[in-house]
Amino acid sequence: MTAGTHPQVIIVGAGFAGLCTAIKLAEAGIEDFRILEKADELGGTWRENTYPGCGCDVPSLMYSYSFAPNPHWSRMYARQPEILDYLRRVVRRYDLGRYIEFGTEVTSYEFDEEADRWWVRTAGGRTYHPRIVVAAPGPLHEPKIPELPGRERFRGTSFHSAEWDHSYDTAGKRVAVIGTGASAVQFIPRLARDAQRMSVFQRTPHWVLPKWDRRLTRTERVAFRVVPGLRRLYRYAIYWIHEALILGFLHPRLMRRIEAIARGQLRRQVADPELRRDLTPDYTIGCKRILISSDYYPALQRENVELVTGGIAEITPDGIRTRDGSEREFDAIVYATGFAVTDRFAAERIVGKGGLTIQQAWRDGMEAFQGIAVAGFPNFFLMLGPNSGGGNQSIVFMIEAQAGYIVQCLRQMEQRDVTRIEVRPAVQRRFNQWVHGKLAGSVWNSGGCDSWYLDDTGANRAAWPGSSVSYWRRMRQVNPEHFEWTAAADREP
Ligand code: N01
Repeated sequence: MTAGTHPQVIIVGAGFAGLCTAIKLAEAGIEDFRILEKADELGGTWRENTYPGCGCDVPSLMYSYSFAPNPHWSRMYARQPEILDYLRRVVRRYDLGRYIEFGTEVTSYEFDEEADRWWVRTAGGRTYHPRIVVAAPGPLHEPKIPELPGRERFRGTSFHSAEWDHSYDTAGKRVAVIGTGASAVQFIPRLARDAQRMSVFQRTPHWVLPKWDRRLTRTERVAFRVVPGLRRLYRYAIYWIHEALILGFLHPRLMRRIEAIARGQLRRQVADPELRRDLTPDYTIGCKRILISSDYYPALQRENVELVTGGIAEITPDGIRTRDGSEREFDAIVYATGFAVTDRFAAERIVGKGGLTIQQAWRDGMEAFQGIAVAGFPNFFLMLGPNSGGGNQSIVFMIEAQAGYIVQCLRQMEQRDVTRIEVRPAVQRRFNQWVHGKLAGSVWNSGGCDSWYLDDTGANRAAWPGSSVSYWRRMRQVNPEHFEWTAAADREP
């Protein structure tokens, strides 16, 4: 690819995915790229989510790039500030700061068919004309607040868990939490400590596995630093346990053993049979993302905390009315209601070949080839696109596989001296038939629950239907047959 006045590659997003792509590009000698980041800080989801108790429920030793292990983790499960620090260190180590443009929010992408380049426009009025776009905005970055009747009338404070209002102190306040997913179970125990009273509105119970979290001892930390291979050994041990779990996701019968562990924790931690019944899911474990916490159930049993299962009828100016007609007053409502996943890119304008928008391409549901390429959108790569994440695996592993694959595609473009790479529609179609065939019997699709993995039609647009290793195998080597490679000069005028 020849250099021009515009960077050859635009990466959008400075989170785990965007930064990984940047490192891989630089390593491959492709240095003509920029990273556009809408915020004034890197870190993606780990910058955005700052709710009390925020952390990662994937063990810390697994939650780093394989090429940049972190000898500084202080706990078995890292908390948000530590993860953000890790990413900052990675940026320093790989000298990525010089490539990042902060405060640069991309609003539209339009493919220039004459030039085989993209017009990338930002909210601030800047325009870029790169050959390649790598969109890495994160699959869970659009907070979703449900349209509950009366929501706008609430006179107290309200915010989404991913937009935590740190200027508001919940201590001594009457707090409502709507939602009981992965975010909620992390901050509920924190808020419960000093809220005057707290009501947790649960629509559907989630399965919760114990979290064996603790500080790493000094000896362990030193050993991880100085004993060759020890950290890697630990990482791989945890990794293979996670991989085994994936087998269960595909064959729900195998999930019974995992379910027994979750039931055991519920039995041990919740004595009241009525509360235990309310907290017991009626679907197979894994159907919704499994939660990992050892302090969620104890928090729910504090004197100042109640679990409300009746269902919300409306938000009133002073609080929340449930379907049984009772009303509770609150000073604050925290929406821990997740993210808009299946209408990804709803806010941006992405226009590919022949004026095709991404919304048109995804009219029947989001799909991509191996999670990264969409027919009709040449020279455009997604990170963590449809069906390339999902289950309880480490997303960092999937990201590394994708970044390596994208760099290979770019290398091949250079070798073939072409200006356009586009996945063949038939290849994408066949791939998605395979994906959805595999998912049909999985716990996500047939476990008896509704989750953010599924779109309005019930199709699973999030989960990769296999182990992380099986994904990595597919991404290890680009098969040139999967793409059309063309040079501007080769095409009919
Ligand atoms: O969101 P969620 P989250 N009325 O979608 C409820 C990742 N993550 O932010 O189950 C009442 O899981 C909804 O109820 P129901 C991870 O991938 C990772 O917690 O739909 N309730 C549910 O309880 C995770 O899966 C980490 O019936 C309503 C909750 O809101 C993803 O982010 C940490 C409602 C939403 O749960 C999202 O997690 C945190 C309504 N109208 C998050 N609408 C790690 O540690 C929704 N709900 C890596």
